Amino acid sequence: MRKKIFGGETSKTMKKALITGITGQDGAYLAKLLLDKGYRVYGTYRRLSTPNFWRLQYLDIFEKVNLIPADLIDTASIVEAIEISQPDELYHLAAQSFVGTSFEQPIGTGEITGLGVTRILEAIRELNPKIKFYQASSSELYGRGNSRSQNENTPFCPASPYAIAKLYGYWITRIYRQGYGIFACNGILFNHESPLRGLEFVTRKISNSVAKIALGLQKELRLGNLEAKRDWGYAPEYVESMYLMLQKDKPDDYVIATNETHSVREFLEEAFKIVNLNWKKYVKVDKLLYRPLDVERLRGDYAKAKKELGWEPKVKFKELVKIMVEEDLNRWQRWLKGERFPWDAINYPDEHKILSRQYRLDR
Ligand code: NAP
Ligand code: F7E
Repeated sequence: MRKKIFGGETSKTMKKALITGITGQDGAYLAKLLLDKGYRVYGTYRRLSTPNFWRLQYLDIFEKVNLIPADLIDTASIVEAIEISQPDELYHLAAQSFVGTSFEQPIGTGEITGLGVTRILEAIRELNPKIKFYQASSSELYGRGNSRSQNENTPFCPASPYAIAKLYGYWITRIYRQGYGIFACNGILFNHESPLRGLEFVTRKISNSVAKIALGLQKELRLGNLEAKRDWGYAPEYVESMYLMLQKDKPDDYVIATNETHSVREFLEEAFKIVNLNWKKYVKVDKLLYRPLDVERLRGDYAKAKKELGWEPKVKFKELVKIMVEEDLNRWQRWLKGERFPWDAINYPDEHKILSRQYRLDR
């Protein structure tokens, strides 16, 4: 049995948070939010051959966070991260988070996105069961169910290796809450986007391509299923809900969404409108970009979060598209003028260079 740690020595008043996946979209925004609230912030990152701290640099918080190397498949590194940081609150955001990749890497996704949750909960149970725990659950849990909108009582119907791994994470979180009395919450977050979104996700793929097309740097945009509908919100607002959940007296699960649904096609129309171009001239549907199984329509009912957390979204669909397209346009213009800054777009390969399982099935 390992020695238990209770509280920390560094400061009796300053709250400490450990964020797994601090290099990701939500990790970076949450780190900023917690720093602004006076927390000491620790974050785990993966050792990579090239460092990946651009989001923390972009938000100008890289110097303010404490970094700890850890990997979700390595229990010892998770234990180490908790022992070093001795957090009051642990926000578990790290995951293989791309649904498309989960079809290519179903086993890895299960290990990381699913079992990774238990590795953390077990470490909490052993080291300090008083740590409050946030699990990044997802609207993908609802998958191909047929309800018009989804709330905390809607049945789950996962439709990808990612979704089933998240379903496991959702239930293990509840089991540790009920079985061991750990303060563990599931935030069932619907899609949330921002200029810090990874470029493989459809919204940022569109905003980045629209900016490049408008500046004559790209000729066409290839996409898969344009009819898929999502409830898209603004990431900086969504991370606030994570914090609010851990400030409650009792742990619970909450849907975080906008209660609106829009198709990929609508996102395209709106994005091209901003640069005064007709999307139909530039977009090609490519069947290689279709998933083996897709989620058709999601719309989240966040009434419980509004009532119990006082949380509600402010940025809605059109404003979100505008924020993303304008920021990508601005980045490419700065880049063309010779300015250099932390940024992901220049490091991404063209999608046609990536040979996936879909590519083989097509031949
Ligand atoms: P993201 O940008 O893809 O970030 C994922 C983070 O996980 C990155 O820091 C990544 O590190 C880290 N990571 C991946 N594999 C890891 C491993 N084996 N060990 C340790 N760290 C690992 O995702 P996000 O959009 O911020 O989402 C945060 C969480 O919310 C994820 O769990 C996601 O599944 C979930 N979620 C997201 C949404 C959404 O719409 N954004 C909605 C619902 C739920 P690298 O930087 O090194 O890759
Ligand atoms: O796809 C369609 C695609 O990859 C949205 C993750 O954060 O949110 C995210 O998962 C829709 C799908 O996000 C392309 O088929 C069409 O129907 O942006 P996405 P996602 O799969 O909804 C949930 C809540 C999470 O939890 C996940 O971590 O867009 N689509 N054409 C395309 N999608 C992509 N990526 N690329 C296309 O070319």
